[in-house]
Amino acid sequence: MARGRNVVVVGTQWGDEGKGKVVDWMTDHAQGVVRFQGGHNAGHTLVIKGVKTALQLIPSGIMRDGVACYIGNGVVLDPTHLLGEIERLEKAGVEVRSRLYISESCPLILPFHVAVDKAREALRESSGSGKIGTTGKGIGPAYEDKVARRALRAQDLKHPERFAKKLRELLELHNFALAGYLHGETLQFEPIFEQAMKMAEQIKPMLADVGYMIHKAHLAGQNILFEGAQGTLLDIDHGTYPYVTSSNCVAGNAAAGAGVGPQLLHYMLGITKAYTTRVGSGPFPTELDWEVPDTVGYHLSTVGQERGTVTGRARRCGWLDAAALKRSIIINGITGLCLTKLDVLDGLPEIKMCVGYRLDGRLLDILPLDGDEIEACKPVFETFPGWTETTFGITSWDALPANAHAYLKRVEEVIGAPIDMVSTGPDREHTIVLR
Ligand code: 2SA
Ligand code: MG
Repeated sequence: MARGRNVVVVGTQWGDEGKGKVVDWMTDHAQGVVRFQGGHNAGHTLVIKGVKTALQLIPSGIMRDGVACYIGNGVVLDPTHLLGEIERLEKAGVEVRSRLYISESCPLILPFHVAVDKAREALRESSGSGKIGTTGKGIGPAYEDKVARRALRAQDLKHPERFAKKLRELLELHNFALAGYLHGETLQFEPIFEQAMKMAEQIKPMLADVGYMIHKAHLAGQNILFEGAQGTLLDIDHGTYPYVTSSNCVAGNAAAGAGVGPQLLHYMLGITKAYTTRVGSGPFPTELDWEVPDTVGYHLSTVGQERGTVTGRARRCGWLDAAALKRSIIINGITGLCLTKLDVLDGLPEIKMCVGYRLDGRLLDILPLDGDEIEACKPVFETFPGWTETTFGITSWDALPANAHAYLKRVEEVIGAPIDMVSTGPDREHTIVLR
């Protein structure tokens, strides 16, 4: 990364593409790392010198000494979770509080958001409309309050009276729903308020004018990394609605969600797994029978260790969907891709890639926008010979098998973007850099 050049890292599929590793790896060249959307529904597993660390809310840059970490206004912040995550990191010897900056404008996730999230999922299930499969962290309800202009924000923690007034009103509203059509348990004002005020003492020193800080860091020639969470196909506008998360996960939101101008976004790095996974419900055209032993899907699930970092849920697995990827490339304005977990394909006799779909007798070259249409799509596959060699840990392009070269070249062709990096294992060092 040249001086003063900033990178936005986004997931191009349904999350869990391996963004955490790439962001962490890139922090070698960055002085600041920013989260701009989502909350602790994200789960980034980092492996550093063989030791696994899971981060959910705190930017991955925290694992590097001296890197400033910012939580932008686009993030929904659960104060209880935040302090827990900080404590876990501190126990592991990571200094957090002196270099974590939290936007004052972050909407807060409070206990009733979690209650509403869970009650709504239960209702969707019992009424037959089907669960979204949320992480149950209160993400959706917290964003709803933000958009409805009634959210408690991090800055309210500095003003107990204001906090109490807003909390009373908000709690009344959610309790009304919980006691009524949501068939949930209502919550009490006092414990929520007292707990919040206690946590406020710890959080206040970390509150900051994050957008302005990043602006100044940029003027000083620093490199900033914008760390996306979830993935483009989970984006509230562009994903497989309604089976999506409640924020914009696309690169364009890095500016709004961090509080900076779009001219600060220089390079859009898309992270793509060499196959596809998804947790939660919703359409998935290239899904395989991943629960059946001795199948390709089972291979991807087990060799790829496809389980959610946050909830431990098994991820659904399937072939790479290049026609869906193409949509992501366009929306994000992807400059270059990092293809991850290539080594998971090692040993498969043949490899398939979806390059389009058949829908009602038509041939489509890109993922449609309507969820029901996506559900009805029949993928059109191209088939490639696999390779028997291990690619695990390989660090140069030339060392990859010829069949892997052919597969990667075809991915580039179909999606219309270059692969700039290939990740061949979980460790920082297991990376091929092409540009
Ligand atoms: P929510 O909780 O409202 O954001 O859920 C809505 C949908 O968004 C999906 N979602 C995710 N998909 C993949 N990874 C996510 N983070 C964790 C991880 C997930 C985990 O990185 O491993 O541990 O299970 C994530 N967060 C949200 C979710 O599955 C719903 O489909
Ligand atoms: Mg994840």
